[in-house]
Amino acid sequence: MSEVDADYNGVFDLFKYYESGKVRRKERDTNADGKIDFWEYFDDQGNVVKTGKDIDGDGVMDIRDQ
Ligand SMILES: [Ca+2]
Ligand SMILES: [Ca+2]
Repeated sequence: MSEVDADYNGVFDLFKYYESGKVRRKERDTNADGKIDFWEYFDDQGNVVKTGKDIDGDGVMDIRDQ
């Protein structure tokens, strides 16, 4: 797992989860409220296979795309 402060505000807002050296999942806090609101899932080739969004800000995925 690695954490990135993508907008340099001192709070980690991008979390990458690895499996056998490859990024399998990225989680983002796009509105800096400390809760994840955007998820991306990757296959072995690094292609996005699935995304999810939290639209009401409770940190729980509301919309899934695949
Ligand atoms: Ca958020
Ligand atoms: Ca939600």
